[in-house]
Amino acid sequence: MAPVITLILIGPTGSGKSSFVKKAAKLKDEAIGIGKGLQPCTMNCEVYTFKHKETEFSLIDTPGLQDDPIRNFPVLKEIASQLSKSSETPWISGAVYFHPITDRRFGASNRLSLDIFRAICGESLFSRVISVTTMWDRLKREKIPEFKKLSDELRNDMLNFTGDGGVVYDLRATGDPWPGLSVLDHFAAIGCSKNRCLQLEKEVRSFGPSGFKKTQAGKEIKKRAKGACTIL
Ligand SMILES: Nc1nc2c(ncn2[C@@H]2O[C@H](COP(=O)(O)OP(=O)(O)OP(=O)(O)O)[C@@H](O)[C@H]2O)c(=O)[nH]1
Ligand SMILES: [Mg+2]
Repeated sequence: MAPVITLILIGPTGSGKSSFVKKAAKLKDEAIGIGKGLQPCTMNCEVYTFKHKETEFSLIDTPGLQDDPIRNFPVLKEIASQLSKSSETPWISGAVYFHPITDRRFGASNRLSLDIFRAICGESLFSRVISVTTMWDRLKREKIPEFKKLSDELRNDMLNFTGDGGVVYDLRATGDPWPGLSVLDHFAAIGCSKNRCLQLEKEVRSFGPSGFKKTQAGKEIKKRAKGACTIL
């Protein structure tokens, strides 16, 4: 049996991670929590396994990253704990970063989220990292070209750290076929070879899940939390 492609989905709270999983895995409403208000919705990591064409996927839905640096520690702790549960090593085949295109500017909190994501992935996984922009249907049609520039900005930011491997998918249409399927096709095409390990997965193996603050992502959060205190 072909190995499962395991993807970890990461991004700011409300960016559409769980909605993506719901559509990709064709889940019923009651099978997954989708945010209704401004409050974070997903509190615990959850793994959803399904088949797309001939390939089996596991998507790991994670709690959303927060604007306040220090509030990202519990998120990181939860992700570290989930990574420690797999008997398969390495477990993660790729990572997907979510960005809502309706966030007009790529501001400080977006930058923080992307930096945490980068630290979680680590250089070795960069060729297996992609980004997805959501919420395109919330834009007025005439505004779309303007927002396309924003997704190009994100693309440039991604390429800055991923090199040629970085890809950004704009989920611009809501119709049939749903454009999110191209994300699954992308990973099916590059295969699930697990010869590259997610940085956080590697670190969890050496420090244990309780050592999450010692990881690169933990250090990134600590640095930003300190910076925020200095400004205050
Ligand atoms: N219009 C529109 N709404 C979307 C889209 N994606 C998600 N949403 C809505 O945005 C809200 C948040 O979506 P979620 O999928 O719960 O976001 P999340 O990233 O899982 O959020 P957390 O669990 O808090 O991290 C929900 O009301 C969704 O219905 C999209 O592409 N377009
Ligand atoms: Mg969610």
